[in-house]
Amino acid sequence: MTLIEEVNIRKVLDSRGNPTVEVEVATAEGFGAAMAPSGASTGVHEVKALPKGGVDAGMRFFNEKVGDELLGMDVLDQRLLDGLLKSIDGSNDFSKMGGNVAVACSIAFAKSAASALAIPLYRYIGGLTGQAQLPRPLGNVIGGGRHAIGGTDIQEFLVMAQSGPPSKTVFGNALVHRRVKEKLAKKLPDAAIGKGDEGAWVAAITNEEALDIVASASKEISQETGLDIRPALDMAASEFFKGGNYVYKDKTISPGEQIDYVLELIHKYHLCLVEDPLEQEDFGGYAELTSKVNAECMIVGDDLFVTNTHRIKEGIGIGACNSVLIKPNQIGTLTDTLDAVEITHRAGYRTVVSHRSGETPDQAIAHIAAGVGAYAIKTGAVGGERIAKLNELIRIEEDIQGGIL
Ligand code: 2PG
Ligand code: MG
Repeated sequence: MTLIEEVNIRKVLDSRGNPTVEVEVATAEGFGAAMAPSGASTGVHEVKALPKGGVDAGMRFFNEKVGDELLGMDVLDQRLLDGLLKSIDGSNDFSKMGGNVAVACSIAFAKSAASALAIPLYRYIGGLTGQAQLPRPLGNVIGGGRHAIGGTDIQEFLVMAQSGPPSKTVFGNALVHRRVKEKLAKKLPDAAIGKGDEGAWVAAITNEEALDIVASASKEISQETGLDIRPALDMAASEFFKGGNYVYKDKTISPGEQIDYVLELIHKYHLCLVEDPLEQEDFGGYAELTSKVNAECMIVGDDLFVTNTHRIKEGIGIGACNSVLIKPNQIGTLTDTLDAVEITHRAGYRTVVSHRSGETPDQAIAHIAAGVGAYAIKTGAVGGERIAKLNELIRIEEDIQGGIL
């Protein structure tokens, strides 16, 4: 039987040392538990991660208003259950329950259903319909912005192998991460080099110096491994968009100049992907930039789209971006996440399923990425809460047998 017999919520730690929630859902035949991550550079249009009063208030809401309503419902009715979460919350941004409580519930339903059916979560999400495909891991190797004070203004310098199964590409990214550290140590022999929230290196260098290092490390590791590893960026540009301009440590430039600057970086460093190069309301600027790069580089909207089907449709309508970042906790339910993926793929855009900067060892996004056939998964290069997903991809690869090659 797949009717919910028991639910439970508890407070657990995330990777930044903040409290977050874990939700458990049990049926007679199955069990699922899911933990919620949280962001630091959040988009203004995301659902509210937590209600006023924080994690404790979210847990209180769950215990008083949600738990009992779920008992007796069927975990196979994902859409119905997710709709119920929304109607119990009653707001349009999960501000009563908290998107993080909602997403932990929603993913726990799916895990519980997969467990009852005795199939891996990725197959439950999409593998049975033939959508399953292994995503390319996109890993952060140098970090700055809101994730690492004292580092670059650009939030993430990433790398991605263009093809190959996770059992190879995961190691390729980790090798670049290590080579980057060696290059930083050589460049700054007396400086302390630390790690940011996502396990990427943090150093007092300029954006271009970081790109030079990541590009040369990628080239070397590509030659050594035979993988084609290319650099990428998450600029998280809304974080330094002030008073109508993009304010870097060493320059302030207009929106038009920002587009030219991004194009220059794409060409100079042969970037395979740039996320959030413009601020989160500039749909028109995104359309202009995307038309100038064609398909040579993925232009990914994160804060622009916030995994929200309305915003994704608005972007698709005018050709803003050619790819969408997918973060389940930005929208609060698995159903809305899968709807966002469907709209994106139907329009010929690519999806990149993503972690948050504050993470837990929950592995669900590896299953979501593989289950929906996402082009890539952004989930760091190293670090316990990041390798939880990367190693799961290796297991999924074994399960699929064959991979993307
Ligand atoms: C992003 C994410 C993850 P955060 O901007 O893409 O890298 O950061 O979770 O802080 O929003
Ligand atoms: Mg981002």
